[in-house]
Amino acid sequence: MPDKPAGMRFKVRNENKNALGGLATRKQITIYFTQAVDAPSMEVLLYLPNHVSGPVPAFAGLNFSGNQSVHPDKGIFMSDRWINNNQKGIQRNRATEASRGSQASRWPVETLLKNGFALVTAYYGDLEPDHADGWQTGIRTSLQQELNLAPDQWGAIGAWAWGMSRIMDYLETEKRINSKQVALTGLSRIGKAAVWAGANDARFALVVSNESGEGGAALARRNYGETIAQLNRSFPHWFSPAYKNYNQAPDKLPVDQHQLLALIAPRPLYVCSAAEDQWADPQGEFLSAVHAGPVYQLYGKTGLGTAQMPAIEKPVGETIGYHIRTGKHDINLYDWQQHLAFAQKHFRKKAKP
Ligand code: GTR
Repeated sequence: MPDKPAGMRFKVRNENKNALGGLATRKQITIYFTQAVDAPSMEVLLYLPNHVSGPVPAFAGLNFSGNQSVHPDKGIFMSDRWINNNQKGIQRNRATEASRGSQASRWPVETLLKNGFALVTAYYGDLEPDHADGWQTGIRTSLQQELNLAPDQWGAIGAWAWGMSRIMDYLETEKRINSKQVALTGLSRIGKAAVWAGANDARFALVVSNESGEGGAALARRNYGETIAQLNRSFPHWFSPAYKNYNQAPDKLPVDQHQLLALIAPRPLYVCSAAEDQWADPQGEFLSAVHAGPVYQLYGKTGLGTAQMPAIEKPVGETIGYHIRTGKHDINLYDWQQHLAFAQKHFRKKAKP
């Protein structure tokens, strides 16, 4: 994981203290990765709760369809980047007005704000468009010199994870944010990137893997649901080329995903699955959380505290949390409610002397 480029800078493009009917302050910030006028950049959207003074905890995570998709709020700048046509309101790979709020069910902005949390997000395609040739226009190419890594030394998942750390760089400068209480979250492929970012960057105080599946929380050597071969065939750009050596031999992997999760220790980690999302292997995600536990124990922490798969919608765990809910591959209000409660519990504990 490369460090931040020396010339990185932030520009607040817009601030509205009376957003969402007065509930929030909305800030939109451009992170320019170099000093150049035409520097590669990412657009950050931040909502801060108005009813709380002082630094607040935050949830941070990348989105799939542009910042305008997370809430119908008309003040959100529309993404002008390449976006997959399979996303709602996207035509000819560009966002249209119909994409405003199209992902709102995945981002319960008001619930987070009312609970005193800020929300910060950016479009993952700002780092690298998610298709096999996306690296050519993404940061793996445009920042190759600054980051000192050839495009084939890392993958798109790495580029997205790198962007999460750059959001953290910004949050450290934002007075209204308690940068020691930033929870990093991600769904599916962005969940794979979130656990990787969380493992690399200890500034994230808490990490959430939402149905991150193969290459994320799920154990690869179970070879259940999506396999390494399928992952690398459908998405050849996500991981570094060496991963393909294990396409036919997952049992030869010298490591597995529980060790990735363990790198997040002793920070709180939440893993969750959906019953109908067998492609992501709920059992493999659960076992990964179980077997990250011994490393938490080295720090005197209890991980999950159980090796028994819990019943549907019965969250378990201590410093590692886990739930499986009904339904399909997605993130919904039930998931967020558990993540929020988990973050509140751990951040409150931290606040005590
Ligand atoms: C699937 C892929 C999964 C997961 C998912 C998603 O097509 O096979 O690994 O990443 O996409 O991101 O929604």
